[in-house]
Amino acid sequence: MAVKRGGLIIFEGLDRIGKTTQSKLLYDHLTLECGLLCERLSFPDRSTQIGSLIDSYLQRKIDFNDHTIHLLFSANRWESIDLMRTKLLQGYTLIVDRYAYSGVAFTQAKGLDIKWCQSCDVGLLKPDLVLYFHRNKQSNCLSFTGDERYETKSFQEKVEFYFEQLRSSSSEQWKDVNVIDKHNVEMRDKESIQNEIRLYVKNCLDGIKSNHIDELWK
Ligand code: NYM
Repeated sequence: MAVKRGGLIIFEGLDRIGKTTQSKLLYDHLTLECGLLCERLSFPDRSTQIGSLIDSYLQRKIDFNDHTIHLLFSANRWESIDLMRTKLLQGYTLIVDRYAYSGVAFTQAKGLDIKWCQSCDVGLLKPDLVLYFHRNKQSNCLSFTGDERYETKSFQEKVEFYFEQLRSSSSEQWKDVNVIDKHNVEMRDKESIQNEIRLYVKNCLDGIKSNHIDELWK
């Protein structure tokens, strides 16, 4: 019997909002409890030569202008595309921390044009599901600060604005994951977020009926 392809599931959102924790929990659930073939990836993939340039940039060891670093982030996705397609067709579900949406939102926050930002990623594999981690803006219980570039409150707020724009104009299947509790006071507990995600993922995987993979933004 032909293998059914796996799903391409993207975790998106601001820095330090809980994507990595949740993607690991999902990976454990899909592999250990559901017995599915599954792999986790993240962008930037700092293990490649391009990824190592990006890593040095993020750690402020080297500089690039805004267009150049955007192209490097995009190239870092393109260098994975063949492996990702092969894995999906072998039946692996790919759980991916960040994708082209981060590319666009972070670079737009520096003032570059959306059309140019998107153009570099046109034709990448189109996700089956984008889990968009967000918070209610009134909530104050998230800290975005860290040592890498971009990890300041003011910059993250700009990025958030552009993420919201992308979210409202995208044709891909996006699901909002609000990480703040309904009283707007504290983070929701990990289990309740994970349970919500599992439902979205189950529906997504059940809905994949053909092995065809669309192209992003085409
Ligand atoms: N980032 C990530 C971009 O600016 N453009 C991109 O295309 C991608 C994939 O890199 N602050 C930014 C977002 C993060 C930083 O990501 C490092 P992470 O997930 O912390 O390794």
